[in-house]
Amino acid sequence: MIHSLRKILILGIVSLMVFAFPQYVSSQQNLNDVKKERGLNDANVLAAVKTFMPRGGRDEYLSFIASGNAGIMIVYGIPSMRIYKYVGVFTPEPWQGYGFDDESSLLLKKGSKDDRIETYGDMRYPALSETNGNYNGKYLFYSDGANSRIALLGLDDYETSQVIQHPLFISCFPGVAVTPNTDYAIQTSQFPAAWDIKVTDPSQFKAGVTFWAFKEPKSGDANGSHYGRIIKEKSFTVELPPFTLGNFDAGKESSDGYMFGIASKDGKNYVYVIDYNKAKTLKTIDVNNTAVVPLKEVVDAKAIALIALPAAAKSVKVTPDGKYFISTSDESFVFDFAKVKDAIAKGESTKIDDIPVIAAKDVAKGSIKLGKGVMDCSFGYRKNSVYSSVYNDKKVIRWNYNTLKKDDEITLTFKPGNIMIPQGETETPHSNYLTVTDKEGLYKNYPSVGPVRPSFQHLIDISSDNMTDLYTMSIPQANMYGSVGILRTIIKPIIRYETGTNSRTGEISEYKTVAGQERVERKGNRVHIFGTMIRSHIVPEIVRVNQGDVVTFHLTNLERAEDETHGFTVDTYGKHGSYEPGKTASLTFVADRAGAFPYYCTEFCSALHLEMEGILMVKPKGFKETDEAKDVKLTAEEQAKYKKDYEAKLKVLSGTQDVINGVVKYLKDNNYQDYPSVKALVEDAFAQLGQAGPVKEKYEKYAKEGDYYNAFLWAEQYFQYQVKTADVGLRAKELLSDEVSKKKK
Ligand SMILES: [Cu+2]
Repeated sequence: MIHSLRKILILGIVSLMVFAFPQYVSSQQNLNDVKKERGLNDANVLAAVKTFMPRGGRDEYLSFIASGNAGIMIVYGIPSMRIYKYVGVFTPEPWQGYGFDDESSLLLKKGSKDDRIETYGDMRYPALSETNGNYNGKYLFYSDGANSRIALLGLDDYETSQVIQHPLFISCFPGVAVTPNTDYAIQTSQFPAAWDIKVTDPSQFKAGVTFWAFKEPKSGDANGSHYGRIIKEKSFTVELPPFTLGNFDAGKESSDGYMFGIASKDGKNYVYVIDYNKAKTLKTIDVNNTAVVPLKEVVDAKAIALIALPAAAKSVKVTPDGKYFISTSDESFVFDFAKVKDAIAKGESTKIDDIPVIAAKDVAKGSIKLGKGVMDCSFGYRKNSVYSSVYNDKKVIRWNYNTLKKDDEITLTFKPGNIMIPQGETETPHSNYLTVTDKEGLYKNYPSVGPVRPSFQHLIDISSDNMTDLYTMSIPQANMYGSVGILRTIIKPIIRYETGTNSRTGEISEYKTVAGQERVERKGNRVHIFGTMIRSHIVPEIVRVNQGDVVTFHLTNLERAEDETHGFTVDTYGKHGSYEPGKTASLTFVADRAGAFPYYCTEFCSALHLEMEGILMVKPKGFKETDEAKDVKLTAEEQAKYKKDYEAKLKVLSGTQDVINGVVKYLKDNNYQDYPSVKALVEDAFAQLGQAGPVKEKYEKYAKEGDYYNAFLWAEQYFQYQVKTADVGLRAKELLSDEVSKKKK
């Protein structure tokens, strides 16, 4: 009986294993097995191979997504479609401390109305900085449609470095266009509103286009940084009648100096054209400390015109050669810029709000009927080729804007939204890929994750004459609209900041602290802690403050090693900083709760990561320390124990020094200074040990005095410096031996 029961039990377990873990049963050892098992055909496998990225491989392009109402930027690679980073732009982002540390909080605060920190943003169409009409890989611009702000990101460190509140617009179109040499980042209003926040009379409503002047620092500038800036004082806004404005683009080559956008009013639709080179020379008036070119001035100067469209259009895009601009609508018009220019010069008798209106047929090269629900377009590497997404027809169509003929089309399993071709908005499109959004990720295609669905981004192969849908990636935490893509190699990211850098300004922080200078400064109830972080220590390790003190931790990451980022938080105080190598950032809070609050490194930075900790002691109000607590007397037995510990530690110190000496010999013998990446690591390693001299003096002094308790503590501290040096030194050695063997090959 017992025997057969056991048999049933064993059989039961075996059958459970079979059904619960089928993947362990059939081994998929070769391609044919896998194909059979998963029901894949050759086309599926080919598509998978096209997006597969072997370890160590690099994506050809990087794409930057505007996450819509998530207010953050998402970076992913093409063709692997791997997401690499989320970066806070208009919305705080905790991992990098954006909106949690003082520097980024100040940036957000300065960029918000009435000094409030807007913690939310809606961004849809980003723009990359350009040189001669091609991406230069340095900056990205985003417009916040919800809180009328513009943001600048540096692509050397992928951080937001400027946020500006629009001084006039209450509602901004959530997109930016950049002029061919990034002289201006263009931002427009979206819904008409009064420029004076106190005015509610609709007859006073306006629209406008702002040309934000952008300047790159000259090398050798006082700020000494690579940080370009939007210069508010040199920017100007062109006043428009109360139109609702849509997407827009800047001219290039022959149309350089002009911009084109979608406008509508009273049920009528237009493309508006502004000659901004002329507009910037016109008389301005001051509105809310902003230079405004009044509508009358631009009209009188013939620097503006409208082109009447027969139906609503989503956007307008300038062709790579700059000769045409295309309205994206079911019937897409290709407008000939030369004809538009002539018509503006000639002047039109028809006017809307004093602005001359040109008939579409008078300035169009022609038009093409593409289908129902044309959403967007982008340009390909084939001569005069443009790709349009057609939402209701579930199609992407390739057509020729010169012959106005369709070339190829692909029918999709979803309704396509915004289209992006990497490098497709430049003067020289050359990508083999196209991405298109799918904002209605129907559950018949994807697993359900609740009522709110992620956006999806599809990768379409456009390298051959027939487009193929290769891959679908989900984009969580985003409501996807537009994106921009750039050849990865154009971007030159930094590995580390100069020690003490405030990453939001590019300047050296006044709170920069180097090893040996750690300290606590107090003035009344204002306490500044100047600390450092380096594997595997936060210095200082104990901070004592009084309840109610206003406390700021100013921390500097002293590391120079690649990706040796530390994070910092004080338990229960809700602040977080991210400290990339070299960065200085500050966290301010009121120590309003009494007690002991551990602080620690939040980033997994090495195997000794958990050792990076300390404690904030907040003394309750009215607390008096007793003499007893101050003066701890050790028994003879305890002293003897510490003496033994100290002597043991000395042996460890000498052994570790031998390891370090061995590493040093290897580094010197192999001319480490000839290899910049190795040299940086070596400097990083020994800068710290160089600072440890006073620590050594201390433990020797205490030992001499017979105070083995303190001698041991300081010897332990010295050991921490040694461990760090040995750790980085060994890494440098490994890197050097790689470099040396590479050289031999
Ligand atoms: Cu750490």
